[in-house]
Amino acid sequence: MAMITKENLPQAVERALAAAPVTDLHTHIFAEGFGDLLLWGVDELVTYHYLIAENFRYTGMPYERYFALSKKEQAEMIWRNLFSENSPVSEGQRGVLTVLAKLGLDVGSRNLASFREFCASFTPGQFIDKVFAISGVKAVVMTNDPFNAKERAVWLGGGYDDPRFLAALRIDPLLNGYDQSHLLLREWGYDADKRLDRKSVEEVKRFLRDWIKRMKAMYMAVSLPPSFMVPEDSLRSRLVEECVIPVSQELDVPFAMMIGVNKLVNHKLGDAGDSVGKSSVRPVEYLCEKYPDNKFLVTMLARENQHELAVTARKFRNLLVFGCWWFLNNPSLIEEITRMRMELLGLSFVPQHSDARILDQLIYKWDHSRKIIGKVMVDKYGDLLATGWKLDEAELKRDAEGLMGGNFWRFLGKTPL
Ligand code: RAT
Ligand code: ZN
Repeated sequence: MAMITKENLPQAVERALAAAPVTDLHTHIFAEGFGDLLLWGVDELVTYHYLIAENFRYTGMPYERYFALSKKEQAEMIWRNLFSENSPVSEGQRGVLTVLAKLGLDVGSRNLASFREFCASFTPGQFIDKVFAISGVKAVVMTNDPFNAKERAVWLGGGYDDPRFLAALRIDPLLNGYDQSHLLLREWGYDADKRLDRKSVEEVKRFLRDWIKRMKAMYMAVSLPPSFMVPEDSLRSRLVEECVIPVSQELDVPFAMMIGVNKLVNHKLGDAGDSVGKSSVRPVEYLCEKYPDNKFLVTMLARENQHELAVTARKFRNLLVFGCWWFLNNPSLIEEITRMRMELLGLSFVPQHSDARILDQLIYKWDHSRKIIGKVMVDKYGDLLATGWKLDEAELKRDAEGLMGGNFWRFLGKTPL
């Protein structure tokens, strides 16, 4: 087995990462069986909500007018504002170019119509195969919301059939809006009342079990505001401790908390109108300590929370820290956070997830992140070699595979696909 030297380290790291199959543990993309919930192609790519927010930095157009345009017109406007009339240097803008280039298109032509034509020559199934092949992604975890009528209908109609797409049961409406969501539970035959009495607790647990089983969910997930606290005197705190935690333990399905979103600070922007706030890491410590037999996946949105979250993972082995989420998915921050996590946690974390909403985005999100993870690895392994430590290619391969997905599977106690 080839030994790694200071000289061959950069290429060896690049090779190991390129060959490591990615399991993307949090996305918003869907398998083909979900019909038009699966978004793909250049018009979707250019109208990604990260770019919608950026578009309004360059136009005084009323928000309502933009949203009243057709998808094609929206894409044309964003292309003009964010690509033709201003150089596309932001991470979201650059992402579009990386995708087009890796699909083999001539980015320099700036010809949106020809990019459209290219995409139109694929069926969704062909495009999925192409994107998975280019991005090196082997499996993605979707975000599956039983409160979404369209999605619910697919599940109740028998689901989908593509082993590359795994499910996660998303329960934001249940935890963040029980006032309303308990009414839906009632409609669906779960006898839940608005005070969450003992009977309702059992019924919510039954709802969770039913959907975990229906979806074969890898985990349950929720996004939470900076004010998130457990324990506290609130329905959400009770739902977490009395419903989610017991079911999570019973079925050995981790609970993923994505903490730090301030929803709709500009409600006119829709999905693009959410922001970030510093949160307390205390609920994570509390839950990990009180429920040592439960598994928790956690990512936090504020840069300011990253250090304490990594320290918390040193204290609790039932906590897996993952990804550089949303506003952190920028090269400078990914590098800083990955470096810090590696220094505190060794290899026992998941450096990245894509959060892709448009299938095509798997290409840029993984290309960009892989390079940064590689850069950090070259530094860290370089420091090892400088001590006289010997490292061979098989060990590098093992480590790269863990970072790109193996660590997630190990945490779940499952064999990778
Ligand atoms: O990153 C995003 O696309 C956000 O809009 C959210 O979906 C976030 O990632 C989430 O999962 O809530
Ligand atoms: Zn997300």
